[in-house]
Amino acid sequence: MGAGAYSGRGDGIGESGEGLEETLRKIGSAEMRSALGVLGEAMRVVHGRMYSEGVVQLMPIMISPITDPLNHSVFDASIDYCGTKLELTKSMILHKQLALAGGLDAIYIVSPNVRLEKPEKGESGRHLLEFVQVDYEMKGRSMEQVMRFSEELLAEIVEAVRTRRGQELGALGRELRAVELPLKVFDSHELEREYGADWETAVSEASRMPVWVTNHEREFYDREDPARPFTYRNYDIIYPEGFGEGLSGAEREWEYGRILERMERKGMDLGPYAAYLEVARKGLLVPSAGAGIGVERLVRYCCGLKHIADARPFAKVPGRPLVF
Ligand code: ASN
Repeated sequence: MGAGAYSGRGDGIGESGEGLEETLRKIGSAEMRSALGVLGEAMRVVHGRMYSEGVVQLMPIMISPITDPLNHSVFDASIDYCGTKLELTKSMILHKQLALAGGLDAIYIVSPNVRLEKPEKGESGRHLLEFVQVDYEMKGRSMEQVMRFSEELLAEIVEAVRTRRGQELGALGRELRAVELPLKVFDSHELEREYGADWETAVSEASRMPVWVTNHEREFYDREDPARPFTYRNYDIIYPEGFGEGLSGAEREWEYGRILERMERKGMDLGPYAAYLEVARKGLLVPSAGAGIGVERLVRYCCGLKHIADARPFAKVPGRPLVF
């Protein structure tokens, strides 16, 4: 079963708010139990692989004066604490860099992110107002090294789900293919020329294996190739069968001058980033690369779910009634 267009509600709640019992029943439904079994399997593999590679787990940051500025517009998600503005975490990218600046070598976080997406994103089937990513960052690693690490991790997760969660996949009617490595690598500009602006959907629907897509123009912290201006050393995994993007990462900018130039090119207000910029100015940021794997998107892909709302209890879909 592919992703296709989503026709159901995904949250079990009617427009008028009826169906509260149905919402609770859905949490214990066979479908949700299967999805949660797959989620547990995936996280077991994540923790095992990180542990065996010496990648240290940090607990998540949920509020901070700074967070990821993101490359697409979402509603403000900040709170006031005694006159200090605190952002709810959109991603821990800046804290990942700062943790390495502090002296850690390789870190990961099971990181809850709040992104108050515009209501129209609700029908994409893959956006939630709150979601979790397995976010990791490694000092001194290159784009190629982190791509290798990431695709091996994905292949190991899929293999574990296929071999140990056959019952759950069967209950969901899902035939999950083993991931064949290495994944193919495409450049986003080539794909845009071939498929147009919505190349992501086209490539995802046309593929039977996950693929890498590199070179995206986005946030200031993704490293621009010093030898090729306006070419970026970043990378996404696009799931097959219409499930779309499921991982994104990059080598990072770490030099003060480069960060300033990239922020200014984006027209960013530098004020909120003063402390981060001071760390960069002192030369304390280090070269690194990392990535984040969207947990609910991973579960959706493994399980073949139509909507990401079916990948977790209490899912908050943009534009739909929010109850619990
Ligand atoms: N986790 C992503 C990364 O490592 C950043 C993000 O989620 N915006 O590049």
